[in-house]
Amino acid sequence: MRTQVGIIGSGPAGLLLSQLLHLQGIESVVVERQSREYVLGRIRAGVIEQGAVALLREAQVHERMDREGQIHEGIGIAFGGRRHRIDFRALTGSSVMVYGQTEITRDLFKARDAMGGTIIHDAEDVTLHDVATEAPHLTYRKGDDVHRVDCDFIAGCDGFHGVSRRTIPAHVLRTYEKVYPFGWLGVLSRTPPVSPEVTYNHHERGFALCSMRSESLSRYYVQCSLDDDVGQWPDDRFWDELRRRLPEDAARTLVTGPSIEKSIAPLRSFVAEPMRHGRLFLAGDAAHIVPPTGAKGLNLAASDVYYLSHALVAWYGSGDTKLMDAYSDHCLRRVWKAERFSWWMTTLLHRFPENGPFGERIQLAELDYLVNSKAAMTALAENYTGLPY
Ligand code: RFL
Ligand code: PHB
Repeated sequence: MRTQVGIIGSGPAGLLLSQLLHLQGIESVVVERQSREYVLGRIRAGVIEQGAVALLREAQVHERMDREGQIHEGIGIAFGGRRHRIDFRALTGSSVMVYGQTEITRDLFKARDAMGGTIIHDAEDVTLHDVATEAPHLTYRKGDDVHRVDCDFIAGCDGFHGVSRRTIPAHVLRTYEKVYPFGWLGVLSRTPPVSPEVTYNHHERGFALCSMRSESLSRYYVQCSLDDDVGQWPDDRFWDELRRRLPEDAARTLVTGPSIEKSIAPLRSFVAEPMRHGRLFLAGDAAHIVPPTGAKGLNLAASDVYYLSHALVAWYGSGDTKLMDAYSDHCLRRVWKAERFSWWMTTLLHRFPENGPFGERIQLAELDYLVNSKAAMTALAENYTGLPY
C-alpha cells in the first residue's frame, strides 16, 4: 500500500492529524495496535483549551462538542476547608470547554469513516523503516500476514509506550523525565457533579479533583499510592476518601453512586527532544507526558498536530521545508511551558510526605497568595485556558 503520510496511533493526535490533512487534500493511513472498542473504552482528558477547540472546528468535528460540551469560565481551588474561584472570563476573557477525550475520539472516528479514511486496527508489530531517508515505510502484522505501507512521511502519534520514539537512535534523542511518588485513582460515575466547575482540592490527606462530563456524569480523582491497585479501592472506600478531602459543604452535598470506570494512573513529566528525525515526526504523548493536574496532555497533542499539519500542507503545496524544519522548535517552546505549568500545579496541590510540615506550610502560603493576588490568578488563568499557538 502507498500513502502520503503514514500515521501510527489512532488517539486524538493521530486521528486529528489524519482529518486535517484529508481536508487539505493530503492522504494518510492510520495504523493502530488496538481495536476500536478498546480505544473508545479509555476514559481520559476532559478539559479542552480554546486553541484545541478552534482546531476541532477547523477539522469539522465540532458539531456535537458545541452541542454537548460545557463552556467553563472558571475553576475552583479548595484548601483549608474553603473553595476559591479563579474567574477566567474576568481575568483573561477566556474559557475552556469540558468535553471528554473519549467523545472527541468518537467524533473523529466518525468523520474519518464518513470521508473514507483508512484506519487499520489490531495491527501488530508495527515497525518503522528508513525514516532518515526520503522513502520511509512501515510494516505491521495481521495474523500471519505482514503488510507494508510506503509513504513520504511518518507521524508517530502512538503515545508514551509507542514504537515511534524508540526508532530514533539513542545518540540523537535527549530525554528529560520526572516521576512523581504517587498516582491518581479516577472514578467515573453517573451522578450529578458536586460543583458545576472543575475543582482542585488541596488536603493534608492528599489531593482530590472534582470534574465532570455532563450534568449527570461525574469524574473524580484522588491522589493514591503507587503501590495501590484498584481492587483495594471498592466504591465505598473511594467515596469516603474523596469526601474527607473536600470542604465541608461540598462533602455534605456529594452525591455518590456505583462507579462506571475506575483506574489508577501514575504521574510523570517527560520530554523527548528533538521531535523530528528525518522524515519521522513525533506528536502528542509519543514525545511528551505531563501530569494531568494542569489538564494539558490532550491540548499539547492538539498543538503539535496544528504545527505538523501546517508543515505538511506547506511541503505538499510548494515544497517549502521551512515549517518542517522548525517543527520541533515550535512544538517544544509550547511543550516546555505546559510542562512547567503542569509540574507547578502538581507541586502546589499534592501531598509530598518527604517535604514534611515545612513544605506543607509553604504550599498553604502559596495557595493563599494565589487566591488573593490578581497577578497570580491571571498567570494561572492564562496557562490553564491555553497559551497561544
Ligand atoms: P494516545 O491517546 O495515548 O494515543 C496513542 C495511540 O497509539 C496506539 N499505539 C500504537 N499503535 C500502533 N503501534 C504501536 N506500537 C502503538 N503503541 C501505541 C495506542 O493504542 C493509542 O490508541 O496519545 P495522543 O493521541 O498523543 O493523545 C494524548 C492524550 O491521550 C493524553 O495526553 C491525555 O489523555 C492526557 N490527559 C489529559 N489531557 C488533557 O489535555 N486534559 C485533561 O483533562 C487530561 N486528563 C489525561 C487526563 C490522561 C490521563 N491518563 C489516564 C493518562 C486524565 C488522565 C487520568
Ligand atoms: C478530567 O475531567 O478528567 C480532568 C479534568 C482536569 C484535570 C485532569 C482531568 O486537570
